Amino acid sequence: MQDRKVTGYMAGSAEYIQILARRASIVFAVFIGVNAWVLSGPVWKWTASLAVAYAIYNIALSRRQILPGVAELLLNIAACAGLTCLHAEYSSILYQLLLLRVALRAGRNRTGRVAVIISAVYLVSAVTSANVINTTVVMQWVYSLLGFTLLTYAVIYINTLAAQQANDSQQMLELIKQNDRNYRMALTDALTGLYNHRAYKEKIENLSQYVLLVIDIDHFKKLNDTYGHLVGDKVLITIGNILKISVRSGDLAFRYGGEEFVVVLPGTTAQIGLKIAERLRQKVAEWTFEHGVPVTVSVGATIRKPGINSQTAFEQADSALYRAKQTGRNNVQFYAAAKPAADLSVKYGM
Ligand code: GH3
Ligand code: MG
Ligand code: MG
Repeated sequence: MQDRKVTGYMAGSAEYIQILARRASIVFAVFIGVNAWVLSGPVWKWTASLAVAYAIYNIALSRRQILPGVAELLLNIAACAGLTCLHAEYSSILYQLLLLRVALRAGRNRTGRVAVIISAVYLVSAVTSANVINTTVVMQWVYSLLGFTLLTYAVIYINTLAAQQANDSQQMLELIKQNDRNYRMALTDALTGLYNHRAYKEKIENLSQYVLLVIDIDHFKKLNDTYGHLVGDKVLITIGNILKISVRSGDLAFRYGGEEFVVVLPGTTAQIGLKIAERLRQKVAEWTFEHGVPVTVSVGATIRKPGINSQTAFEQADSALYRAKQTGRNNVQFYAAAKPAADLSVKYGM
């Protein structure tokens, strides 16, 4: 299974402990095999072979970086039971390490079941293969079972901590996402989806040079009075969309307030800014609005250069807008003092 295969473990994580426990059990299996050989009991060859098989199987799992699972539990527990039946010394440590890695993988709810299975297999194989049953032997079983119990609690504790940690991280992630959503909402105009006035104030802080266009719908009050406020809202939405599709990435479009929009064109010359303003004006004038409502806009433009503060730049564009309104509306005016040398004698609008 794909999700059981991992390529890197975070030190201190449950996965890392599982891998360490597997490596430790390989070492102990080898130790049990060597011990059987040194003691040379009647079945030492069987014991050593089984211990080596145990080690090889687990080395193979380690090399393929597979996380502990059911197959590992069943095969290893069978080997453990075999070692117990062969009276291998210290075989209970292999049960402990198996319990640790499999139960950590099984999660909090299944830890108890894994512990019961491992304890039961240990007890049954120990009792059925015991030559004599005396106090020492029974105490050894009790001692091992106590070890299993303590280990089970430790695993449950570790798993609880891990679950808590995962939950905390999830909540943290949710909070960050929510925060991000709130932030975006606070900067977005609900009607048009453009940036709002607050966003304008914020974005402008990081810019020192740009062309500023202030766009105002002509006779919008009359439009509202004639067609109704809802139609007026639709016109605002459509103009918002026109601005969105017309500006390049890197340019910024805002609904500054009411029926007034602002476009910020960073890294743009006055001439190009004027062309863009004219294109926008024309697009609105030629757009077919719902109910055939005739809509035009007037545009005031200026260029903000380093040394000019944003408030002054806005006032310049606003005064150019005022001039556009004075000169018949549906036209673009550039702020006079910032008028570029060439090209501005062009008449805009009607
Ligand atoms: P001018 O050509 O000089 O700009 O005239 P105008 O009528 O567009 O300007 P004025 O400032 O007199 O009126 C602006 C109108 O915009 C008044 C207000 O009711 C309307 N308005 C502001 N916000 C909204 C809105 O969100 N929805 C609608 N439908 N109308 C709005
Ligand atoms: Mg207006
Ligand atoms: Mg206005």
